[in-house]
Amino acid sequence: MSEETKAKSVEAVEEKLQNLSTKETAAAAPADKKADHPEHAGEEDAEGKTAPAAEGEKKKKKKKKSKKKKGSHGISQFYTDGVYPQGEWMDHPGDGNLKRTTDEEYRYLDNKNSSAWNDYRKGAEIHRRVRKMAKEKIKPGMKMIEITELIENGVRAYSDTNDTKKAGMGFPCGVSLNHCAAHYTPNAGDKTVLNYDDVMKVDFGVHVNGRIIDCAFTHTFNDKYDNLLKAVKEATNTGIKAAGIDVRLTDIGEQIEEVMESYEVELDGKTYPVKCIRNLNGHNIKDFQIHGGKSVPIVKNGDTTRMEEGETFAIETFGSTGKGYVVGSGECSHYAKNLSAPANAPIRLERAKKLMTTIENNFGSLPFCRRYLDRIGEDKYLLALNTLCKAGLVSDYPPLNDTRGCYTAQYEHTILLHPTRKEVVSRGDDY
Ligand SMILES: [Co+2]
Repeated sequence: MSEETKAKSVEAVEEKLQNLSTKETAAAAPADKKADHPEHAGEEDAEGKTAPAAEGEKKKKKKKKSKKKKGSHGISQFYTDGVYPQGEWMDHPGDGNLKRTTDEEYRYLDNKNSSAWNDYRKGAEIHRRVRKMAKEKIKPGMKMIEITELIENGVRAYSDTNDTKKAGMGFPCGVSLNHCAAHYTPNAGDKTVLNYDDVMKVDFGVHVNGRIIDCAFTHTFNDKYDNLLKAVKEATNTGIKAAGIDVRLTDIGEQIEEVMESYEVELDGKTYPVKCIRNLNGHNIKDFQIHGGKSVPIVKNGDTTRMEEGETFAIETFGSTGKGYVVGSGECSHYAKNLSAPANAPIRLERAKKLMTTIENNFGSLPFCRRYLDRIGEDKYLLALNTLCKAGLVSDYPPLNDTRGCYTAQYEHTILLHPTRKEVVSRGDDY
């Protein structure tokens, strides 16, 4: 992407933020927040954490906004107390967990982690706002590069910092199309254009102090895919409901599978069963580490590992009209530092050594894509990057494809397993 078009999309985002800011001031933030979370607005009100709401308060806010000229242009300008809205609350399943919701001890334990939870909530609020903006702006005929820049620049503009290791993209914005289920984002020069009949998985991460929100939806224009989308959305919500402290991973997969595979979709006169993509999984999330080592299957797989108190999980499910199995192929865009690489693997190539330092300085262990290297001024890095992959210091994540001609869909949320209850932190009024 040329410097000029990049500047243009940054302008567009800034203009958008400006508009948002005016709209929010006029409508008063508390009312807006309620509209954002119809399912659990009452709860937040009851706890009085995020909904102040009195007339006087509105006026005060209005005044503050009109005076405000310098300072943050990011999300924090809308939350001047630094407290971000909570997600949807649900009880941990099982009778053994009943005491958690009321027991003082669990509440005490939970409070010790409150700053981490707040970071997650901030990332989730950025995610909700950016995806809302994206859904309004994405139209057939747009280049995939424009779509990803729109979303990524949106996240950056809200992030209150230019330091990519403090906050910003948690991983590259995936825009995988049709039979491609995951890990496609355009590289520079990619001329792919979004078509009216495409099924696009928009999967992007937002991190705040390394706390990563991993959340995705499927975007379509043609309503013939509605049943496919509905199957996957319900499957993901089933996984979210089933998840919780002490729950076995295989049991979550089993429930997801049952719901997903109860659907079929008719496309152009032919009926297809909706299949789970059985080799794609949800996962736990650790600080700065998108895949924390546990996988949440979307089929019954016999894994009796249990979810534990305090963990964060991405619950994601994928449905397909194809085989229900993906393989990696095609030009790679996604990479990440390999955390289990041997500590002192020798790098002979000087250029590769330098590139590794650049990666560590800019992304740490967060996944990145080639465009992220471009935007920090790297060029002609492919040989060096491939050298790092071969040496096992960097892992590559090629696009994951089901059979050509089929359609795949995805929905994903991040959930926090508080000692008390679970919080679907990335929940919005959209999904
Ligand atoms: Co994920």
